[in-house]
This record gives sequence, C-alpha cells and structure tokens, in this order.
Amino acid sequence: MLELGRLEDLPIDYREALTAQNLVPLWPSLRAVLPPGKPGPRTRPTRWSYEALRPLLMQAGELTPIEKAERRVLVLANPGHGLEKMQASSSIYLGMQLLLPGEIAPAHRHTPNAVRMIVEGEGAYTTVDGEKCPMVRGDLILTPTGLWHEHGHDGDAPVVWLDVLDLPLVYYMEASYVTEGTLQTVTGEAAERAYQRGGVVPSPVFTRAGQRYPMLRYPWADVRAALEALAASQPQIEAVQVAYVNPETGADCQNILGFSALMLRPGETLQLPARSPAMVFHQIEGGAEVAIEGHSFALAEADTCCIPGYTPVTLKNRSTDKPAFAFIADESPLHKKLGVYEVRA
Ligand code: 1HN
Repeated sequence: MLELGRLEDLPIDYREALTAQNLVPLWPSLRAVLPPGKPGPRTRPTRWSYEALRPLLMQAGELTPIEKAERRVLVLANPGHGLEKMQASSSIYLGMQLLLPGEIAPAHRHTPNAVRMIVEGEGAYTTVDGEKCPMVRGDLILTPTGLWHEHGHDGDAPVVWLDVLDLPLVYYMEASYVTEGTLQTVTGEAAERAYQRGGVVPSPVFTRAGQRYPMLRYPWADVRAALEALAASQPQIEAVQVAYVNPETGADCQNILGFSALMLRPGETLQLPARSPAMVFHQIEGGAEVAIEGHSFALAEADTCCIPGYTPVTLKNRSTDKPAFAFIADESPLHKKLGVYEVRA
C-alpha cells in the first residue's frame, strides 16, 4: 500500500496556519481511521474474575451507603479504552451492582438501554414500568430506553447482578441523560408468565402486548429448560444457543445490543466465526474456556470476559460430564441496523 505523507513533512508555518483556521490535513491520519482489511480495535480481550471482584464489591457496601451511590456499581472497564472511559467495548458498558437487604436504588429513567443478569442472592426485585420483577440467579431483566426502574431488596443477604448497557454508544451520540423519579406504583407482576410458551402469545387483550417491550423478565429456569430441550431434541445442532427476543415480533429484545444464552454440552468445543460485533461472555453455570488467537481465558462461574469484533472465538466446556451455560451480549443489532454487520468464514 502506498506510503502517505506525514504531518512532519509539512512546513511548521503551514501547519500553524491550518490549526488557526480549525483545519486538519487528512492524509497523515487516513490509514489510522481506515486501516487495511480489518479495524484496529481499542477493545482488548479482557477477563474479570468474580472471585477477585466480589470482596471489593462487598467492601463498597461497607464504604458507601446506597444514598451516597444511587447505584453501587464496580464498572468492568476495558484497559484498551482507558479505565476512566468505563467501556467494555466501543458500545458495551458492564458493571457489577450490589444491593444490600433493605436498600432501595431509587427510580429513574434514561436514554441508554440496560439489562441485568442476576449473579448472586435472593429477595431483590426491580420494578420496571410498574412491573415488579423478582431477581433470581440467571434471570435476564430488561430496562429498555425510557422505562422507569428502581431496585429493592426484601431478602437477608447481598444481591449482585451484572448490568449491561449501550451507554458508551449513547454517550458518544451525546444522547445520554437521566430523569429522576419517585417510587413507582406496582401495577402488575412480571408479564413473562403470559408469554410462557414460545409460539403462542396472549391474544387478544393483554396490557403489555401492544407495547414496544412486552416481556421484561426472562427467567433462567425457562431459558435453561429451553437449552436442555434443544440439546436433547436436536443432537446434531451445531450451537445449542437461544436468543432473547421480543415474543410479539421475534426481533431482538432491545434495539442496540443483542442477548443470547449458550449451552456447551459436556466436553464440547464450539468454533464461532469472526463477526464484526464485539462480544461479552458471562458464565452462568459450569466452567468454560474462551480462546482467540493469542489469548485464552478460563471462565469459572460468574466470571465475565470481553472479546473484540472481527475475531474468531473457540469456546470449550471445561467439564466432560456436565453442561456449561453462558450468557452472551453483543453489538449485532446495532451492526445489522447500520449495515456494517459481517461474518467472515
Ligand atoms: C443505571 O441506571 C443502573 O438502574 C445501573 O441500576 C448502572 C450505569 C450507567 C448509567 C445508568 C441501574 C448504570 C445505570
């Protein structure tokens, strides 16, 4: 490829004249913004160990009362972006949130979309758009853009969950803001019971059915059972994976990030092709190895890792007699909507 002129090749008085007019020559930076063949990601393959972060999160519980934190979170920050940027990838934010018995994280709503994957503990709930959603380990609870949400805890031990937001993208768009609220009136229990069977949806009258986000809670017991049933009924299937979708439309459950659950059969190794979106793996049950060229992460239960886009990934169940279950978040809805989605063989 042709060598382009460098900034230093230009006379200093010319460069200063450009700067004075807020002008910049493109050619010295062209290869940086358009690298040949494949992007040069800032996102670094990174793993966060739950065993290592848990004591630090519990310490945050002692150091900072909920009233001083609003949300008591340790952010899983990717060093490739700079820790202060609070990014796991270009568009994904990850945080581990702690709620102690009796605490309330007050109601608000904001433009970024959030989901919560429950990691530990019992007795907490999140109320989203008037629906009280119990938090049980492995459940996925949506908090889409603009919906009111608050968290409470009636149990007697700490509850921890993983927050996944599209905050870096929405912040980059200069579209990120919050509205504070007051405690919500609970108008119903979580509507996932109404959507309990795939293939049939409530008809004709149901309060959430006409809404953009009809289902807010995806209980792990149901998702796990769906994976087990898929593995048992389709033994030849390449990936035992289910996507979290909107049960009314079949589309991705949120607009920007995509979510799925994957079962690795005992002893299974699964090759994922290189795809343009970055991915996050969070281990719900069992142990797995996540390998890309030059890096390999062992994920124990509740560990989380992030892999940049355009990278083939090999997943391996570390057990030969038990299945392993992972939660996956990626940027594929965003890439597909923008027309930049790619799969490379
Ligand atoms: C948020 O609203 C929550 O509601 C958690 O629990 C983490 C990180 C950034 C922006 C908003 C929550 C968040 C957040």
